[in-house]
Amino acid sequence: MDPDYLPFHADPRKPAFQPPAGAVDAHCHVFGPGDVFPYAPERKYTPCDAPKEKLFELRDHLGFSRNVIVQATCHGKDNAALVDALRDAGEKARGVASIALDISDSELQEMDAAGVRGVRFNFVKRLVDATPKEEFLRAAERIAELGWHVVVYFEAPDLEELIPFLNSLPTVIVVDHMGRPDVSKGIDHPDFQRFVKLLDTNENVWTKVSCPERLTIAGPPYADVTPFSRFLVEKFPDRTLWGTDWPHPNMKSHMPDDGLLADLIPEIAPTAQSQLALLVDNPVRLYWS
Ligand code: 0GY
Repeated sequence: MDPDYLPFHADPRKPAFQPPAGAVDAHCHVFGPGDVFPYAPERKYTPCDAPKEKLFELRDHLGFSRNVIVQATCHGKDNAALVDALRDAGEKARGVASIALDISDSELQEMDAAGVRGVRFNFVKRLVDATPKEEFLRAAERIAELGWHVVVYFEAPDLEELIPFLNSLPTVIVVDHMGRPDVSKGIDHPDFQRFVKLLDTNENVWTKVSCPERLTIAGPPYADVTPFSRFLVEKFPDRTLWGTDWPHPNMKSHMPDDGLLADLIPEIAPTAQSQLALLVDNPVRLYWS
């Protein structure tokens, strides 16, 4: 692993919050192990191994039932570790892959059978070299035929330029980590309101109220991020998802305690009904139906 890479929390606390039956951690990753599933040559970071067994252990420890495992850039477009984890988990996991345009129909079918239900388009410059939007659009058209959707990862300053592209996609679009707002600017700032307007005007757009540990300036327990997550859950109760982002790649300031992250859910979704939508009904609609 990179010399400055922080490994995941070794001993997360047992959360006081008890998720509803069937709850889904809708954003997490598996990394390696590197000697079985080598990291991609084009990767921008080398993580600490975070194998499927550790992820499944965390799922059970947090009281969750299922995972949506998202292909991370350190594995490039080689989805082998993801597919292996999905096959092992069976109905307890679904996946989001990264694909190259020359992927065959049979490879897509194989991934579908393993539980892949989406592809991820990454626009974060520190993580990937740019892919032309036309390529992403063609990929989206292919996966739309399978009933899959698109997950996008970008940072707030890039949203304005991306809006026409996002509006041209033929599938559901799930935006990672609330579009990565600058929380110091507050919810009313035009940058965050641009993101809210995108959800308001395009019913295909969903978002994950995840990663307070990445967005915070104040640090744990991330009180400066909670208003953003709560606002989105309240305004878009049918189009929000929650995830740990375990094993939290590229965290520099600190490593979050996943138990604390789970304990923040009642602040984001204060009622049993909103928790059920966020943790069960919404992810099930997108990944299990
Ligand atoms: C995340 C966030 C990050 C990394 C990746 O694919 C990735 O490598 O998504 C990040 O560094 O912000 O969602 O895990």
